[in-house]
Amino acid sequence: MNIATLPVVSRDNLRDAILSHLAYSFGKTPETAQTQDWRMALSYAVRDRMVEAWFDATRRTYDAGAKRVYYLSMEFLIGRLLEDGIVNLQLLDQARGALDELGLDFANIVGDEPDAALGNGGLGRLAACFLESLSTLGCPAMGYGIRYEHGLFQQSFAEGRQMEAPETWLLQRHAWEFERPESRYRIGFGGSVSDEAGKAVWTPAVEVDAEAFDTPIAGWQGKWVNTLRLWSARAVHPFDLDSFNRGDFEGAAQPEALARTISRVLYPDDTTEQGKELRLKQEFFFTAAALRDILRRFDSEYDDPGLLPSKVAVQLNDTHPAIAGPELVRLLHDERGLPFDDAMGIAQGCLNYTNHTLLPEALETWSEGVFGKLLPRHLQIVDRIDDAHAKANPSRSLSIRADHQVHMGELSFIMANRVNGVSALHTGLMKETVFEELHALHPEKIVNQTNGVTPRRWLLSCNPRLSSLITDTISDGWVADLERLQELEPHVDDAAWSDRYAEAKRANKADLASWLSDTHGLKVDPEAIFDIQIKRMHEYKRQHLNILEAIAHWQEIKDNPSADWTPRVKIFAGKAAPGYFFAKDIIRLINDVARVVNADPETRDKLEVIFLPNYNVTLAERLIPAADLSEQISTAGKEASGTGNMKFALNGAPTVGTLDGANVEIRERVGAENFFLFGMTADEVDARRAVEDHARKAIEADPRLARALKAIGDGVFSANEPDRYANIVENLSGHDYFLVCSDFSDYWRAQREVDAAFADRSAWTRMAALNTARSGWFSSDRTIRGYMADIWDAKGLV
Ligand code: 26W
Repeated sequence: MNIATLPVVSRDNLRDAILSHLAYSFGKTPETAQTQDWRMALSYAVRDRMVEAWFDATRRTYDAGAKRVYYLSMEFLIGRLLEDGIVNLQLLDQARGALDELGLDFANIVGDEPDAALGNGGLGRLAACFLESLSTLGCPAMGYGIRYEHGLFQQSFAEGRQMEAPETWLLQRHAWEFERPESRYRIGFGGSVSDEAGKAVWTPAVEVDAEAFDTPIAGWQGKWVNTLRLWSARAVHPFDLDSFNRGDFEGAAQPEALARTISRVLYPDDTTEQGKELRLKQEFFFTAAALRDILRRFDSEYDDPGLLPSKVAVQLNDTHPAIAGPELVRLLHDERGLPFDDAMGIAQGCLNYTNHTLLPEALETWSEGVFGKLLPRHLQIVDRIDDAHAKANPSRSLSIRADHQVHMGELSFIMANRVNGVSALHTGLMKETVFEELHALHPEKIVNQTNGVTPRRWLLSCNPRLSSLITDTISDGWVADLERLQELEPHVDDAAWSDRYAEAKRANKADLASWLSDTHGLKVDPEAIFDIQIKRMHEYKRQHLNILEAIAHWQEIKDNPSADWTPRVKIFAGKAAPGYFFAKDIIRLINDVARVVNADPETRDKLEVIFLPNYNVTLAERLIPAADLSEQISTAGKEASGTGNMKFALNGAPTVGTLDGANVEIRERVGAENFFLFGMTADEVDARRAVEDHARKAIEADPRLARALKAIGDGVFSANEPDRYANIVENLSGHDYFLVCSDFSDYWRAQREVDAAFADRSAWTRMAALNTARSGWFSSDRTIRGYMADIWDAKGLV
């Protein structure tokens, strides 16, 4: 069947489609329609334009017998989809024109869409960029995750303290998903395993249904559309009629409420593993549903399970879906009767694992008790996997099950065909630290795939001024081939071009300044350096190093107010995990410092500190194009890659940063002279920790640091509660595991170099433009090509 081909989309077609959806999909007239109705109608009109290419992609994948890629991730931090869809389908002019004609404001309609905040941070946003690049490259692929009813909590401040409120994106309606009530799988938990004629039979105690919701993901120019399939938990029997008939109305609704708990809420703890049973339930729930779906699709085309590794590549986004190993073995061995070794070999041929962190507290482990209770058969299979691996590698001293815990990293490594790190430095450290022994046994397994970001969202769409300049200069091929930004390089010394580059940044900063004024009542000087640190709050990311430097800077300005200071606006944003009290203290400290410093008439026009609440993808899209300086200041060896660092560089904000994660590769590419390096290297960090009293020694050696710490301890920023930050001061002057004090002096030096460099505006613009011109390698298209070639053995079909 060939569905009626949609006409080439003109402004008038689009307007008619919007009006038609308004009436027939939402039952509203233009007179009664609210912003949300218009937004939904426009979204449906845009979505319609994806459907044909979506069907076509499926057809072509079947026809080619192509290998499919499945990206399993607990998190997809996709943000808003409407503008992204419009940009990728190249409907921006038509959409603006149509809304104009209807008397509506484009920014207002697009701004009505809630962020789909189905992720915590880097790992989830990476998954979203990857989906877009997979579609752009025409790689047959599907993302699998959880349709959380509540995404990452909403953050606000009360007297500087973080407050959390539930996020409720689905209350505002989700325009992009197609519910698939027919795609349901029954997922079991608990129960027991019996032996029936030598065959293990698992009889779960509890079952829920996983129901699919599909979101089309269009690549650049809409030539290919893949699917993000998110699972929602439903009760097998949604309503208990017996309870109801007995008059127990609450009890009657219990099964549905209990089942839905599984997909109710995203865990907000990135980097601290909690070991909670519900989290393991979530992990098994979506992984098991995905694998059943993958096998059903495979069975519809092939009848030899031995072909699985040549037709299916599964990527495990960190260890969160690591249960895929034992579950796939169970499906092939227990349910389909393949010999155990064959089942394990096939699973190993399909699965691959990406590690996103080396922080010990983030490496997932489950107690045998919790694991065995929830997944008794899987615990047996884990042991058989461990035995099989130990038999093949008798020198191995560790095991997946050690100290009564199931180690998901080890399990993932053993069950994977390829294991990858997310930057060159991180991959090297994986080989030397957490996976040292396994790497020695399987030296071919670990490969590097340095992260990337999609240039459609993170340049074309979020920074239209810079995008137009680039397209005017080198035409629009860069959007699909970001390395072509190199062609800008000959222009950086052309004064007229450079003025246009500076003008784009100036206008972006002016936009941000008026937004800050309109929405937060904040007045900022658009001529100042916009110095931005936006990311999750964590000690290793060292937002406290940044605020300490701001305090010292403020004190120094007060010492010498008439000196020629380069004005600076320091902007922070980021959420702390609700149970991470130290990180919450850092937020409060930054807010307290902001209150005091911003009220100081002596320094007001030289230094301002701002902490914006509720950091999310949309806020990042607003801030990054207006940034002059990108803060990437983690303790070396701790940030696996970073991806915000790439977005800033691409948008012409040079980095002040350590040699950590992908900063190393950014500096290599943009040039050391266009990057403000400071701090210890990963090796020096290890050596420094061994120095007795390292923090105290650093403080004694740097009077500025000593004075800044003293001000905090004396209650300069918390006059009514002087010991409010005793904990921070004590930590920094004592244990200081993240070496804030030891890196302070060099950070101060680098910041003063920033001041001096910014004072020479044309030199600064040149540096910013070189950052843009030399960041093309950080496209997620390049990353995905790397996965396709080195990990998946998959081909694009466009
Ligand atoms: C078990 C709880 C938990 C949840 C999430 C532990 C760890 C995580 C993630 C691994 C945290 C994360 O987002 N890591 C980030 O991944 C990005 C994409 O690769 C990297 O750029 C960041 O450096 C890394 O911190």
